[in-house]
Amino acid sequence: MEKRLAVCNLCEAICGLELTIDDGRVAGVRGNPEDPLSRGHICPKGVAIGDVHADPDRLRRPVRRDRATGAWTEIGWDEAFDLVADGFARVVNEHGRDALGIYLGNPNVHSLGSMTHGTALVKALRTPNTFSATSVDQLPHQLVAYLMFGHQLMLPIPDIDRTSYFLVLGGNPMASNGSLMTVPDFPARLRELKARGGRMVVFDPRRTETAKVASEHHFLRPGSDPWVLLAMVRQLFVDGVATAPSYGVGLAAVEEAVAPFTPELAEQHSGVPAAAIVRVVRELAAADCGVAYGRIGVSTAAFGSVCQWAINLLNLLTGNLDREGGAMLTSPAIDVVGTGLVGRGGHGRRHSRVRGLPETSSELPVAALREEIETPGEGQIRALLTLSGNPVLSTPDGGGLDRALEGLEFMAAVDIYLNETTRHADVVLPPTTALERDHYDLIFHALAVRNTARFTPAVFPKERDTRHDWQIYRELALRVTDRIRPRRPLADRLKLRLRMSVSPTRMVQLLLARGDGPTLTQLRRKPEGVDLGPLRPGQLPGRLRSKERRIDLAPELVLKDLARLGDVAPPQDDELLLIGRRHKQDCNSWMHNTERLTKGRPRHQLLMHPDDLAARGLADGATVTVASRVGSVEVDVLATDDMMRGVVSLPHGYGHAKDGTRLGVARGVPGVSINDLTDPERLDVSGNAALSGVPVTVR
Ligand SMILES: Nc1nc2c(c(=O)[nH]1)N[C@H]1C(S)=C(S)[C@@H](COP(=O)(O)OP(=O)(O)OC[C@H]3O[C@@H](n4cnc5c(=O)[nH]c(N)nc54)[C@H](O)[C@@H]3O)O[C@H]1N2
Ligand SMILES: Nc1nc2c(c(=O)[nH]1)N[C@H]1C(S)=C(S)[C@@H](COP(=O)(O)OP(=O)(O)OC[C@H]3O[C@@H](n4cnc5c(=O)[nH]c(N)nc54)[C@H](O)[C@@H]3O)O[C@H]1N2
Ligand code: SF4
Ligand SMILES: [Mo]
Repeated sequence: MEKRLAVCNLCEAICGLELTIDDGRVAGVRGNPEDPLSRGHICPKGVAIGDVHADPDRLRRPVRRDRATGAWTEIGWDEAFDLVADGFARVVNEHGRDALGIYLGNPNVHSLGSMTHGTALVKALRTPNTFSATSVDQLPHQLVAYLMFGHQLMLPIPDIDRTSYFLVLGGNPMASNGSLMTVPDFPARLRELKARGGRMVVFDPRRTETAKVASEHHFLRPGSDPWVLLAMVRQLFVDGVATAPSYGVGLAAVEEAVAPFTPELAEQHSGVPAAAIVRVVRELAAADCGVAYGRIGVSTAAFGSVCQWAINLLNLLTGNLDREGGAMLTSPAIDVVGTGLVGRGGHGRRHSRVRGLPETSSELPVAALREEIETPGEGQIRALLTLSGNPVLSTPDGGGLDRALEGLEFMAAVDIYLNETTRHADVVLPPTTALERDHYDLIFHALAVRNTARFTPAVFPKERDTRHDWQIYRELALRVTDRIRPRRPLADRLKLRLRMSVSPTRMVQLLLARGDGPTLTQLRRKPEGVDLGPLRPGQLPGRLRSKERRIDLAPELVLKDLARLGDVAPPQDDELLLIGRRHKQDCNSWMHNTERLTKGRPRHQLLMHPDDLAARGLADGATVTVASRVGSVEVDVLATDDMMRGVVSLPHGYGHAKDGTRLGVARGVPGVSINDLTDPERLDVSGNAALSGVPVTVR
């Protein structure tokens, strides 16, 4: 038996773990109490992290699919790399660079090697057709940060450890452990907030785990947040308390733009009493310090960017931006913004071929992937590379995408499992897993509620004849660029080889040396992590990346979208709207291979208010058909008054392939995919899919 420190990469909370290792296996997992950020926190998923390493169904060597029989065979690495490089080069040499599409999934951000080498691979493949899970997630945040602060990753983080008023819309940190707010041990931090006399107020169409521990919860109709938020911003002007710092421009334009959005109009749209909306914003403005925060429920909505803009304004105009207990920029040891590791972002510099949708942050909306594959003509996507993603379950009209993938001339995937998406690939290349890799978190330290730094060396040695993700990316980049005609100049190719051969750990060492924080050697001596203190106020305007270091309070793009908002009629009473949900024991569309997480009470059901069931003559537990414009599914229904009337909920990430017979196919659990119902036509201006609030019928 041996103790080893590790880090959990399964969600944004980046908890420090202490593992007990017995005979090369994880025999026990607990949260590391010495970790200055996670302070001993762990959740059920973290406990299961060893199961991924030990899972016999996980892929360890490349597999190839025989298109005629559908049979999978294990092949050698060299052969696999050649097959993939030949497959892509064939399509690109015949049809051009845009014939290759790329999709990057969520675990890319949770792997150091993907962060350091993934972008380089994507750049080397030089296709305009790149997509990612970002456009079913946080693209509105990035667009608004780019427009207001001049950089897509300048995301102000709630100072939850010091705030006295925490306003939450569309987030469920009790289940998700926080997002764009790395906040391990949310339950304890919330208890501390309340013990200080602080309050948490939640707006959510479901009485969630978070709503249940809130000081106050308001049901609101899905998609109606923009009216509520704009009424709140408007109220600050009405009350004469709206103030902007000297480096903010456009305050008068904001006042004029929000004027039509009264609390009464917000009530009509949301169902929240106008008086409650006014009271909450007055409390936020009057609190010693307070912070507004919005997540998936408001990001994945038709007006996600308007919502994120309004949330930034609430913090700004109440004086809570860049102040203790409000929302602040973090000061990470490796500043991905300052070092230029991540670009500034942008919008509308090019457009998708079929629907003419603008890019944001250099990527196209993944909601357009299917049509780009299926619509013939110049620029059609004929080959696809997916990197740790499962868009068949995670993007709108996933069922349609499922069928479209069969029409590709060639597909390759980098993934540790055969799943609903990667089963369409010709070749799957599996990398090593988290416990076999060194880790420094380039992204989530930069989004955390406290400044810390931590380097975690690999717990297990790499198994024989396996590859790290960065090594796979390196080989792909080199072999594909070598085969594409016209060939890039030798000097270019040598530079790429050099760049791709620097290991992720070495890059971290170099990046740390450029900053004024700890060095890699110092971090190696403190594997539990180094505390760099609470978030620091007074970062603005110095760190702004915008023109003349000004904050654009009234970005034109967002103001224009207010006109579209003004055209939306209040909802009809008989309409049912579908929302998603996350559970503590689920991890997006995967991790269902571990029994530790799937056992217990079923949780795949459609949640529905008893009155809505009764109105349709349906009984609790019945199998119902849920239908939207896009598709229909059959699923068990569970009555609960935790749902707002008129709103139903399915979990996201379900609908697994049931035939566990194929090589390495992840085991199925009951349930259907919510994204067989979501609609690729419903988009925010950023191109983010409006997954929440889909009109459905239930019978
Ligand atoms: N309706 C609805 N849809 C949603 C959401 C929602 O709330 N509602 N949420 C959206 C959000 S926020 C997100 S982030 C997306 C997620 O969407 P995706 O990123 O497309 O899907 P994941 O389920 O995260 O799939 C992760 C894949 O990566 C693989 N994987 C895990 N670890 C590794 C690794 O170390 N290396 C490699 N190469 N592969 C690995 C897993 O096997 C799995 O196949 O879904 C989105 N879709
Ligand atoms: N256990 C677990 N943790 C996770 C994940 C997971 O799959 N499982 N996924 C991780 C990922 S990739 C992400 S991005 C984060 C997401 O983190 P969160 O955003 O905290 O996660 P969700 O549980 O999807 O919370 C969205 C909430 O919005 C509500 N909602 C839906 N529609 C609306 C609306 O129109 N308005 C308002 N106000 N609310 C609405 C839903 O009821 C739900 O409570 O979680 C991360 N953590
Ligand atoms: S909250 Fe759970 S899943 Fe997230 S990092 Fe911590 S242990 Fe892992
Ligand atoms: Mo996400």
